[in-house]
Amino acid sequence: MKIKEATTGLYRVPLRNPHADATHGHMNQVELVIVKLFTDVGIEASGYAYTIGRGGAAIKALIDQELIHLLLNEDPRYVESLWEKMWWQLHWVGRGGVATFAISAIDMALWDAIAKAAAQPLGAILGLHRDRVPVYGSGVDLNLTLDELLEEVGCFVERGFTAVKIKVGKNDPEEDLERVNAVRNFLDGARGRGRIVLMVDANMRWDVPKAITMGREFEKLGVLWLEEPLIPDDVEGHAKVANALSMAVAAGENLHSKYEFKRYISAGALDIVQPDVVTLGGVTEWLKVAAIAEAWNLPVATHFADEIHVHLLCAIPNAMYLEHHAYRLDDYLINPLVLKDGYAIMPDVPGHGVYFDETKLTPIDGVK
Ligand code: SMN
Ligand code: MG
Repeated sequence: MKIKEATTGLYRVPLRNPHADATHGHMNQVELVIVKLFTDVGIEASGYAYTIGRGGAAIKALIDQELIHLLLNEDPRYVESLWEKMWWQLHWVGRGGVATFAISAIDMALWDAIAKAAAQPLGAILGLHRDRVPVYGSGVDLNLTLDELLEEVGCFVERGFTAVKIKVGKNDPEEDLERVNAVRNFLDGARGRGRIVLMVDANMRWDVPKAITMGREFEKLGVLWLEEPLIPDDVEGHAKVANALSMAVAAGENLHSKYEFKRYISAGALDIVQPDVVTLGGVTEWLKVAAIAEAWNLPVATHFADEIHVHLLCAIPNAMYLEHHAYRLDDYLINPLVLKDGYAIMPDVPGHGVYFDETKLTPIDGVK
């Protein structure tokens, strides 16, 4: 199998509702960079990168100008070698950021081609441990009033989710505590099949003393994990927070290579590992991070990109949760993710199965 042609498209996807977290302000769209590979055996494969509204044009330009030529006439099954070539092609300007996102989209397409050639779902190619994973309902909801927040959490409960994550990081810490307390009480009132788990996400808003102070309050409320209390550059700070708290510290969406995860994990700075196949460098790099986590006896809970992550979590022993992200792409997907009784089911289709209906996507022309 040889790659004969590769194309890219950049699209803007409006979100159903406006969202906000503690650091990214108000968000109302994602960008998608979709890569397609065409092979000499008739297999067509695709991968994508998303952004939370900015940077998509740079990702597309890197793919078009620096990476596609490395793929032509190459066999997708040599994905490890192609990944290494892409990494070194962009090394000087890369090792993270948009370069990583560009590699991710292509790597995902290479794995799609491999799985399609074997007529198997991606998870099966990697070696299955299970065929479904527990999901948690995840809100990007700092902009919601308390009533709206409880309504959103109520929807998660009605859909059978056994765990829920909400945002924290308001200017007034009392308001954070009030919201977490109200959600905890609401979930306790709603329990059917045992206590519904609650997590919180500070999106890098705090410093070490604030994170420890807030974390101690959340512990009293039985919150399972505190996500991204600090900026991702502060590994030592995360270790201090993790040491000070009995609750788990989670992070990963802003870590862009296995080396960054290694640094965090070996510093004792992470209890729950949250790799994102798009922000990390694709399936190839994601699997390595999951294996590092396994060796340190740590669970993996994925970030966004629910539809492809279901395959990856089904293929590792240390899977914890799939994030059912607030940013729903279902309206644009040919096969939206199937959820049942609080679990996401791995689709039994050849490839990863994450294919966008491009007739519904708005192309972005040029740089904004
Ligand atoms: C998140 C990710 C992407 C956009 C907004 C919020 C968030 C999460 O931190 O954990 O899903
Ligand atoms: Mg997060």
